[in-house]
Amino acid sequence: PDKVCGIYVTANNRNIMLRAQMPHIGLREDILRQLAYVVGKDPEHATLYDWRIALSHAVRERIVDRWFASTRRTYEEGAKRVYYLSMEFLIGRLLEDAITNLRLDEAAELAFRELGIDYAAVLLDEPDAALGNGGLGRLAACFLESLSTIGCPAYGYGIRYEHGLFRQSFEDGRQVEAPETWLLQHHVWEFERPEAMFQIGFGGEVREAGARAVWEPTEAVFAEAYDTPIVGWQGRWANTLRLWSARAVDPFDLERFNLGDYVAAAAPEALARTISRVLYPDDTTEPGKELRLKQEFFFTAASLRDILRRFDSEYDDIRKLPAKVAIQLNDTHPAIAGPELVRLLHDERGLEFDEAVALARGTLSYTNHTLLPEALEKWSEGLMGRLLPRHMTLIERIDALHARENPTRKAAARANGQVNMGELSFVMAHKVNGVSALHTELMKATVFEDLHQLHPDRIVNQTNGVTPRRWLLSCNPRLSALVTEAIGEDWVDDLEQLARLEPRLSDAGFVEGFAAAKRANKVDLSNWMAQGHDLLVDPEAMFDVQIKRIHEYKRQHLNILEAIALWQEIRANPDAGWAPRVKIFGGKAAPGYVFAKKIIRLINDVARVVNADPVTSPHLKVVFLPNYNVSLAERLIPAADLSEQISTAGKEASGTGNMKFALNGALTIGTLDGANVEIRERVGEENFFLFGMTADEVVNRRDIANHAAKAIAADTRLELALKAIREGAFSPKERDRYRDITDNLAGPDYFLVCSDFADYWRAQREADAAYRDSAAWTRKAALNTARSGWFSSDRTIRGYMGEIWNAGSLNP
Ligand code: NTF
Repeated sequence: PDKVCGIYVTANNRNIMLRAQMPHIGLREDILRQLAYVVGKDPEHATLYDWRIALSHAVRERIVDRWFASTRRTYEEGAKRVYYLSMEFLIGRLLEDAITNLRLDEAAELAFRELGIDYAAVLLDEPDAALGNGGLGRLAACFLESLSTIGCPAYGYGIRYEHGLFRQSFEDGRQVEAPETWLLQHHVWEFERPEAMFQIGFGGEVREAGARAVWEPTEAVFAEAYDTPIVGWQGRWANTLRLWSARAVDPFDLERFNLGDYVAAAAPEALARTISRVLYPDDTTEPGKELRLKQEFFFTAASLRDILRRFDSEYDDIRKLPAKVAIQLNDTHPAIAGPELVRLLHDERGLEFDEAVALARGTLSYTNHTLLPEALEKWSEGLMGRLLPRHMTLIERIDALHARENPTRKAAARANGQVNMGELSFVMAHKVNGVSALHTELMKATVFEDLHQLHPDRIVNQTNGVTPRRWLLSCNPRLSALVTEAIGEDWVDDLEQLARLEPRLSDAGFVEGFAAAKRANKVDLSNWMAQGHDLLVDPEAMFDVQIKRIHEYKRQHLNILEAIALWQEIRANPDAGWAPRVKIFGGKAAPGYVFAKKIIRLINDVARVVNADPVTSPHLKVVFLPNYNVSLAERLIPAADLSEQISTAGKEASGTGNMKFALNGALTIGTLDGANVEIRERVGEENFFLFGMTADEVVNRRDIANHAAKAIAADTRLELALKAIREGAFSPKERDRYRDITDNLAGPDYFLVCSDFADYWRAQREADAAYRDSAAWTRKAALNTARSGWFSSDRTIRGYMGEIWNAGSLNP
């Protein structure tokens, strides 16, 4: 028999093996077979949905072959495994990603052309898996893809939320939230694993049993696993995303049912399922305290048990744990992993407490994603003690041990009636990382100052990255084709190869091609906005895009203030040769974040007034696209000219949108914040519109009395823009609709919108001038692409593998 992919092939499974090597073979036949035998339709009656399910199954089969092979190799090699624990995985659509990585695009397109079906529409039919809020969740998704591309044996662990991030629409300019329902449609990509089920307890008592303790919870739910294979570039490797779903231990109260109390009979099941019901739509504050803490413990405890079960199947010495297992905590959400792992090792396996802590610390590491004080998790001792009584005691002992080891220590994880999860994560991790150079330095100087003094080698930096497969190859086929034509296709998993584009900038044909790709992407976007949103914009105009969660620190209100000032200036002087602009916004506000929702409404109100103004409308349009998500980002980023990265310096930990824009040839207007600093260093300061105060200047400016009032008094444009809002220019029927915003900006203005306004205006006019010279602009844009290679998440993951996980790659 032949040997393919390390497996001996018999005549019977020969077709499967051939398909593993050449996935395009027989694709059309497989789609039709799946349509008939899995979907149960014939081609005459199949809907778009049916075709998508059939195609997805045909693609999935091709992944499964690689998936098995990857798992087998990992066992054969006794390789170290990486476990990425994250409350959020913002993966978006999976079909196109899989098709891209398996290189099935042409075969799939051809198959559907032959079948007479609109292939693009089939791909678009897939709902986004929106199991995340924003940057933190999307980073986790890019990391999964890079881990598979690199061939690092890894699992993502998270929660299978029944409802992902809410759907956003606008009513009268206001954000309206509706539940997201991705699981109402058959989710093709997952495999249910009823055999991987763990009982997770809450509450109850702790009984002392000699030196150990026994925790006897009073409440319990089952965690059931669902696996999604994540295939890397060229299908060389596939890892697993394992998501936990909650279900009741005793699903159904038959006695109550027979008495006719149907609601009470179903209650236990409903209550248990609540744990995996919804993703918290907030990435900066902690609502629904108890349920949130339950979610955190639920998925962390299930994941740890699963990890130890797998470890036990291979090794019989638990002391090998740090050598064979690396567990990354994505922010503090899974921080309970520290005490829980100690509990499993000490209480359940009988290791000495100090050794249990040492083993856990050797296995765990922690990534911090924000320094915003309201986002740093703290749990009241009352709540945690009630839900996790044993863990409370263990945290106290962890504190005591750490204090013994470090007598000069000041703070502790348990202090002032609260448990500080950042502190706990730091103490229980062998490495702690920030997500950009600036953020990591600020971690050392602020939140973790004391702990950093005690453990100067623990904090390291791993600047974020994005996967080039999704964020260039697949979302921007025109630019990718141009790049591949110029330098071959090695860039796809070696993004620094993009540097080889630079010499091509003297080639008029290449530069022309670059401009043409951007232009065509903009035409596509304009057509889509005209059809789907009834918005007419001129593709010749500069597309100026700000897409991200709505937050005061991200300063969408600075952007809209500038739009108002610009509108006023154009009205006063319509013939001054304005560079036409379309300002595009997208993003959701946390439902309880009243100020952010006001900002959304203001932008919509301004858009209505400005777009209806015949004097200014050839020069300025304002657009807020509803329901921003991963798929919308994939549509907008390739068409952007200008990328708005305008957070108050020191507040944005990294940003990853900023990288996606630069990679796709947009110029950044931005502050020295997060990864903007590193982007500017790499693309060159002449190809980046810098403005605003530095993080140090921000801190000092806040100490100046009436800083906002002074900035307003010194800048007539700002004053007039604020005045227009205050006088109801955008809300004529309700003049003080935006009183909170104008009062805040003229008063405390914590995020220093007013103080940065004048310099922002200056940088924007510089951008206008640069855009007017279209040849020079294209050159700058192309340099952004050519110099963005370092921002691949492959580079980031290699950094984690080398400096944090001590893990290797098994890619052939
Ligand atoms: C986010 N943090 C940061 O705000 C972004 O700057 C960063 O790029 C991403 O993490 C990824 O590192 C969060 O979403 C959270 F939840 F921590 F606030």
